[in-house]
Amino acid sequence: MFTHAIVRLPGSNFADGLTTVDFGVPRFELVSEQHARYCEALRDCGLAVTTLAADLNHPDSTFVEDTAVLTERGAILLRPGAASRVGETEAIRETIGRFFPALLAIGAPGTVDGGDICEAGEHFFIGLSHRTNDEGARQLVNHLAKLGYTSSVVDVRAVKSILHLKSGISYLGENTIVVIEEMAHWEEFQKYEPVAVSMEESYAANCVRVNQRVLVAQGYPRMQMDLERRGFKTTALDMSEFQKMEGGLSCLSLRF
Ligand code: CIR
Repeated sequence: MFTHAIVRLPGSNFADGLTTVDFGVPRFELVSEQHARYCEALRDCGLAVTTLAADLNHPDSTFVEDTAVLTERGAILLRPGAASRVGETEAIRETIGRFFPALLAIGAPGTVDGGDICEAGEHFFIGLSHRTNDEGARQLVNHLAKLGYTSSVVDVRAVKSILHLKSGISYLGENTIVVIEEMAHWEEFQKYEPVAVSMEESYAANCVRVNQRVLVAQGYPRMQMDLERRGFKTTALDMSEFQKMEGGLSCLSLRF
């Protein structure tokens, strides 16, 4: 059960962030509007939302998920893999420290983006990606073990369509994992009930269970219907402007 979330307002230079996709330039007004709806949805799920001011030094900093992993047993500060994003951790440290007094941290030369960490109950999947390196994953495995969690490393570097592990999978609880077709047959995921996401709807694989609801990206009806049929209550949110910067629903908040 989550009670809190931390979010950061997008800055007016949001469009200067990193992206490798070609879906056009985000419109700031719409970015702000979509972000506000996202925060509203978190509140509707019963969360108290701490909203940080926009950070113009870091255009990608609205994607707060990449700076930390927050668990019921403690928090780990991360070290994002893109040079332009490393400073985001320092900028959020004090806020996280207010809720989690004892912080573990990933140190150089390790890098880990939160988008590569998928919590599945007592187990964590850690994606090795172009952002999360071997050393970062190694440190994270150790930190999670100290907190009493098991973890395993999944190499996603060959999956060209995704930036992070969680661009391709989401764990929803009830032993259910949402997974893109390309990864659905992977050994690691076979013990879960799969919700396979077709190639055309692959962006929808990044969804978030928040208490009784699952937040899903708007415009992916097959996947949304599939979840509803399985008994999940969904809330669809327009993510068009974040998608332009390769961000998804999970990246926009730290939930705990
Ligand atoms: C980046 O490339 O770092 C940002 N434009 C998008 C980060 C998305 N974060 C996430 O999926 N956890």
